[in-house]
Amino acid sequence: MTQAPTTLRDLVGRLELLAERRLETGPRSEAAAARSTSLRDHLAGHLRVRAASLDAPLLVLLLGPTGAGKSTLFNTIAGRPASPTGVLRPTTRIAVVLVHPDDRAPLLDGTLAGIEPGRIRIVEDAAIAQGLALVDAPDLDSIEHANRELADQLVEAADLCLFVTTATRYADRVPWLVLGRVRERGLPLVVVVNRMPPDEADRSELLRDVERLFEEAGIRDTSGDEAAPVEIVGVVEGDVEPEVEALRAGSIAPIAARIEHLRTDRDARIELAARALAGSMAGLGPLVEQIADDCEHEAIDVEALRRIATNAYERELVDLRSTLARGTFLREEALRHWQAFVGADQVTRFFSHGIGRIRGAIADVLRPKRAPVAEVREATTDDLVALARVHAAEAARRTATSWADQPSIRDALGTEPTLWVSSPTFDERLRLRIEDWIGSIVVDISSTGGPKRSLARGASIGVNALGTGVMLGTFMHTGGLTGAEVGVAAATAFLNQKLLAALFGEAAMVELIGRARQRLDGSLATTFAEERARFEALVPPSTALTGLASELRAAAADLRALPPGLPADLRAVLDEMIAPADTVAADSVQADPVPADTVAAEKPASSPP
Ligand SMILES: Nc1nc2c(ncn2[C@@H]2O[C@H](COP(=O)(O)OP(=O)(O)OP(=O)(O)O)[C@@H](O)[C@H]2O)c(=O)[nH]1
Ligand SMILES: [Mg+2]
Repeated sequence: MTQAPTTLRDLVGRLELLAERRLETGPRSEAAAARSTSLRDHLAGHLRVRAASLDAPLLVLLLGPTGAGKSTLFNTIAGRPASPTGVLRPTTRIAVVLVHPDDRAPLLDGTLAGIEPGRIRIVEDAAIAQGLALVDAPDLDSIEHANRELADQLVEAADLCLFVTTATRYADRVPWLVLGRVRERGLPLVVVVNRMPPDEADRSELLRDVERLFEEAGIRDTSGDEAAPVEIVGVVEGDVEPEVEALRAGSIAPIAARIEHLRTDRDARIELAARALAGSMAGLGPLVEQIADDCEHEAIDVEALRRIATNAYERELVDLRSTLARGTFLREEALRHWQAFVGADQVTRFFSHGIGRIRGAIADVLRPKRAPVAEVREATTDDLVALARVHAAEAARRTATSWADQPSIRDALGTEPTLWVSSPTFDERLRLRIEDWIGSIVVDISSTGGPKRSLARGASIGVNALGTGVMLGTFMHTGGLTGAEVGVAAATAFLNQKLLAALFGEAAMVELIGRARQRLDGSLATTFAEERARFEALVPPSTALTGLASELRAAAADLRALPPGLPADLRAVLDEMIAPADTVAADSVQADPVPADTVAAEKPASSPP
């Protein structure tokens, strides 16, 4: 192998960037968004910290439904009213963190770095041992959405979850979803059933039922294979001591003892941190794969959405072109002007006497000042823009109607009402393009030699008048008119075509008109593509999603390729921490016993070797 093996820290850095990119694509379902957020929070709150050091302060989390008694238990462990309790639901709205003062900085820079500072309250206690932070979390199930978000974020960061429920609430539905994530995440879990009945027989029956539920939900494994099975602890309903908003210390003895053990025994803390990390790594691959699946599904959805928009705009463009080709969209008034010009007595007389007789006189007829160039161009531009706008609006309406079925797009369509019609700049953009187009016809006439010399005698023919004739020729040709549409349009088309044929010759006229039509088609297509792009901007390109999916899968494969159990770099950390007699400062969590280049948390993504 020439390649240096991937270390966990490299991988965490890579995955953090991928999680960010995934969130930027705007996951299109709540579940997909939750998975990406979990990954980001988990990497930042847990893996980044643990991949650097197993000795960073442990995070022990009190989690559960509102009113279960989390804050009461927190105060009981703290021995003081550190987190207000209450009869109103929900009470706790921020994370209350009980720590030794020396743990404050490493926690705020590490595990808790991703949490909004306004949503944490640190309660320092110099009397407790260093190395363990106890967190009272907001509830999981009240109507306060922000509470749930914060609790979810804490779940991603924790090393041990004390899930607090009550004898009457343990079968509630909502917390089970969170417990599912606790399980997936491999977070060590202790279930605390609070407010248990005093009768012992009732209590054992109740605990058996709780066990059954956890087993059925797949959260507690009874096979005995599990390294650390989920423990279930009951707390008998006690009297709350109002001055501390807590129970008597003795009533939660098993929980208090566990915390005390972790506080006083560094090896036990490292063992728990290692267990949390191993669980976390086992759960990471499946989560990353799931997010890759999400991206691939969304790539397919995005393609379907884009096809809807493409089809809607294409169909309207086709309809627009066919209406344009019939010339019926032009208002009569402008046509009459032109008819009066091309149909002027002399012209018709020349036609009836044959082309040969026009020679010498045509230049006179087409003196620039006689042609109603400006009126016809203006009217044509207005009519063309108005017609195109109707079709663009219809394409927008059809696209928006179909896209509105997608939950993630509905909001954008609701806040941007112009997406349901043509865009506000549509007229202006198209008008400029039509002006350019008319200019291009004049250039084409000049550069291809203009009218037959013998007929036109060069420059004395108004090239603008000729351009206007060709412009109208792109909309009106006698073949395109049906019986119902005769009248001024048919008559004008006939005369216009006769005149152009006389001036340019039949073949050159057809080519001129063909080229003009092609350029107009191009301008309309560009304008419609810009209209469609407003929709396409609402979804990421499908290639971005498929690209992201393959990078996620590659990262998941590298994760699987890491050595089984603890990754080598962490085993080294562990060995150095635990094995060689405590020459390293065991009393300082900040003292890093491993060479700085392998544990520097500040530069997790750089790979030194
Ligand atoms: N009598 C008695 N009351 C309790 C016990 N545990 C909790 N309570 C009361 O139940 C209510 C809710 O307790 P909290 O500790 O605030 O509950 P919580 O889980 O923190 O609730 P949120 O902060 O809303 O998530 C308070 O009035 C507590 O005094 C207990 O064992 N016995
Ligand atoms: Mg509370």
